Amino acid sequence: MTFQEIINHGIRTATEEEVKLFSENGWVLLRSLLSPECVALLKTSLVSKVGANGLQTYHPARTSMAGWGFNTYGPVAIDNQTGASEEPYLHAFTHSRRIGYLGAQLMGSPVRYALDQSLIKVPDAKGNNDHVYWHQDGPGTPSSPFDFDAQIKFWIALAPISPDCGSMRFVHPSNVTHQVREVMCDRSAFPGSINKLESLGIVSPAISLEAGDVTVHRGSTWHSSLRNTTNSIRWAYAVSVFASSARYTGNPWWVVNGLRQLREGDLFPDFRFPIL
Ligand SMILES: O=C(O)CCC(=O)C(=O)O
Repeated sequence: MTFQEIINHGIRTATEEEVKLFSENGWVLLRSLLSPECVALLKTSLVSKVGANGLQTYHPARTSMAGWGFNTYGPVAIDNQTGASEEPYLHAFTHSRRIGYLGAQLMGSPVRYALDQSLIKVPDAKGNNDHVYWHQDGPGTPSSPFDFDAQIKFWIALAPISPDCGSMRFVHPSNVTHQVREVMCDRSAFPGSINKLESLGIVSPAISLEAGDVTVHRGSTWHSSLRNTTNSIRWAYAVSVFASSARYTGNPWWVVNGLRQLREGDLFPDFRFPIL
């Protein structure tokens, strides 16, 4: 099979039930979304950038995600400013009609590619294996670059990821009352705070993903993950897409740094944010 065939045949669509769950909960688990061949292609491509130990820094100038507390950078597939492909297989995957179709199923309208990211937690690697505390993604907050809750993120397991390895938990924003927010924002109470959210019945279950399983969440959905306490590297890779009708609010967003032609109220330019 050519890589194009692997991608074309290697990404399934979402079922009606999955779309409904996503719309109700702000997140959904898509089991076996990707074929084993597609996962192998993505993993090999990612390893070519970050090394088999997950620690090689492919592009030292990309400090945009420094301080996240684990090993992440992006975009991997393209040059952030020009949109030019920097990795043919990841580019073909992230810009595929299949990803566009899935995004449109979940968002209910056509979507643009925003960003792809390596999200790797390496056991015992200082600064590369921290908890990710409860948060909403920037595009789901009042300081969003989008004029509505337009972004969704596909979070892809390229190898098995158990809760101890750092799979994510989710809370729908409608459940985040003032009191719940205080619990979630108290970093010193993490991860114990998860038990409290469980007792309130508002947090998603702890899930174990197999390679090819994917969680999808909206920008506004609160999420967190634990430090990786297993002996295996957490090989996660994410692709973010957003509704093609979203307009730029003028808020700072590192992804659009350098796009001088982008003005408040504009649609996002096709050369960097193509409609899939
Ligand atoms: O990968 C993780 O553990 C967290 C990632 C995350 O919060 C995100 O990409 O929005």
